[in-house]
Amino acid sequence: MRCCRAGSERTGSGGAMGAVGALCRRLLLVLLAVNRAAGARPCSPKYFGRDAMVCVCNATYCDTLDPLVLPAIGSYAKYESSKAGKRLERSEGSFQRSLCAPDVVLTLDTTQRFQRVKGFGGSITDAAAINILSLPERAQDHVLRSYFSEEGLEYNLIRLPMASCDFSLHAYTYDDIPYDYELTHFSLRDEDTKLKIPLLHRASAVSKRPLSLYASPWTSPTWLKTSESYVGKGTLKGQAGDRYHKTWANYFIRFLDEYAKHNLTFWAVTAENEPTAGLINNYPFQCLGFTAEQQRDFIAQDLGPALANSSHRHIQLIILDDNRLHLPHWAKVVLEDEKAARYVHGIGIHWYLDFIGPIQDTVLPTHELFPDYFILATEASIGAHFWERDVILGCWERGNQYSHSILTNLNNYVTGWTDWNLALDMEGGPNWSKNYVDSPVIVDSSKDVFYKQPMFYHLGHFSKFIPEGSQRVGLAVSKKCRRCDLEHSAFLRPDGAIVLVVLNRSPMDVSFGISDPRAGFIEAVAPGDSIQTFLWKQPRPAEE
Ligand SMILES: *[C@@H]1O[C@H](CO)[C@@H](O)[C@H](O)[C@H]1NC(C)=O
Ligand SMILES: *[C@@H]1O[C@H](CO)[C@@H](O)[C@H](O)[C@H]1NC(C)=O
Ligand SMILES: *[C@@H]1O[C@H](CO)[C@@H](O)[C@H](O)[C@H]1NC(C)=O
Ligand SMILES: CC(=O)N[C@H]1CO[C@H](CO)[C@@H](O)[C@@H]1O
Repeated sequence: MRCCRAGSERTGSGGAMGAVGALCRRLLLVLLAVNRAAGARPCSPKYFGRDAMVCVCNATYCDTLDPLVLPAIGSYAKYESSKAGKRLERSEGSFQRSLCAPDVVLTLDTTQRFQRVKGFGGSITDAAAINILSLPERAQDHVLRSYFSEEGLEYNLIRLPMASCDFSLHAYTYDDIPYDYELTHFSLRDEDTKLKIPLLHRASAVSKRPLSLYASPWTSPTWLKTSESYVGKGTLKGQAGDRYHKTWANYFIRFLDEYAKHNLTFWAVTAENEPTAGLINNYPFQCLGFTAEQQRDFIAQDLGPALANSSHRHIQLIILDDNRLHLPHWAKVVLEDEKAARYVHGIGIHWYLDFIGPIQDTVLPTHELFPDYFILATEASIGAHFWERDVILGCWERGNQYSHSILTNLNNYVTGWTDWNLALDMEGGPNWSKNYVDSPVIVDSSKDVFYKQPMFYHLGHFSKFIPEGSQRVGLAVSKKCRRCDLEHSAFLRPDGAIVLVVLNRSPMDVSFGISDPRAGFIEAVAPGDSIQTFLWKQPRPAEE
């Protein structure tokens, strides 16, 4: 054991300090006072079964984090959440000169550079907005601060449905007056002006980071559709370049114009939410079918030119926005067409069929074929499959599922990850088509409280620490450990600091080492069922 104990670890609440002098103790008290003044507040736990813990927030109390402060050179910060009950708990430790036989060693290599990160976030559906606004006003602020402020997860992406989706109280579009090809009756609805827009302004007011909004339509007005219905199998009538397609493209422009009048500008739009849903007989909620060829032609002849010829010409256009299973085929059809490709910037993927579309057969070849187009995870939620329960309060494994997906994506060139509804009710709705799912924030409006689920903290291990513009860097794994399945990814932040996330989905503790040739060694343990984020400044920062 000669080499093992050189580095020490201190917890925020003051761990074992060994023989501390009175001076040290006084210093610690001062530090604790500073900590308290900065306002970090611990989780108020509530159990829904053994290990099934949520953090409860109400109008007067919610757990918070301190704004991120990077530790001094030679030290690292560690944030840890675990099934055992930690929630983004911060501690600090010092780098060591050597490592003592850990199970596995992760070696950083900042000369290896991969994709740049766009960010992390969630979606303001009608249901999310209704749930947040059903709380007392100060509790609403706690939801928004928990997601967007420096005392929370610092989300920078918000996806917004254009008009209704399954997570609405009813089906509607912005122009339900038949055959209004000039869109003279186009108008935003109460769901926009009374619910979503005020929340967007409030989110942006508490956010220090610039928010990137992006919008996705579910269905067009029924009078543009072959089905004449919001639901079920149906595409736009006619073909690309005709009146139906031009009207639908102009509808995007009108949407962006109307939001701009409310001072809300969008970073991106997706061409259609789950375009393949509308190709399925009896599809149960709002949809609009496109094959890859139909999406290509609509973009080349209608949507692309309409955006380019509008004041929104700098908006990013995202194709697919559907399960990754359709890759690389979908990307080949659209992006091998020069006319369509020049209007496109990225590819959106959903996670619902990941188990039959391995990432190395779908996303990876797509990145290799089209490295200039970003790939972004645009929707994920648990509870959508018939074999899954809708809401499970305190379920750690659902947090694991989120982090496993995020790490798998980040390690395969995906630039960010967007959760689905920011908040749902105890049933997993409201939802007019009963397609209930789970959410990182569950609102119990009968008690004026909301519950922050393990999924919330799992997302925070990424969103708070890996800001937009960070770049994934090399991380080599020693082959020493056969049975410890740690998952991990490392990033160089724009400020030069290193972030390393380590997920242990197994029930066993794994001892591991981190080796940074510039900073030294960290000896650590990933407790069973835990996630950790390490942060440190390098003595000689790597060039950006
Ligand atoms: C809010 O939560 C705090 C902390 O759990 C608790 O002390 C307080 O009584 C709660 N307030 C109400 C009105 O329930
Ligand atoms: C938009 O911003 C401008 C300038 O900051 C302000 O004068 C105006 O009131 C805002 N409008 C809305 C609808 O928020
Ligand atoms: C561009 O917009 C102008 C007016 O906004 C319109 O007259 C013109 O036809 C449009 N051009 C194309 C190619 O859509
Ligand atoms: C909670 C909630 O609003 N549930 C709704 C889900 O959809 C059904 C069917 O439309 C409604 O009756 C429920 O009110």
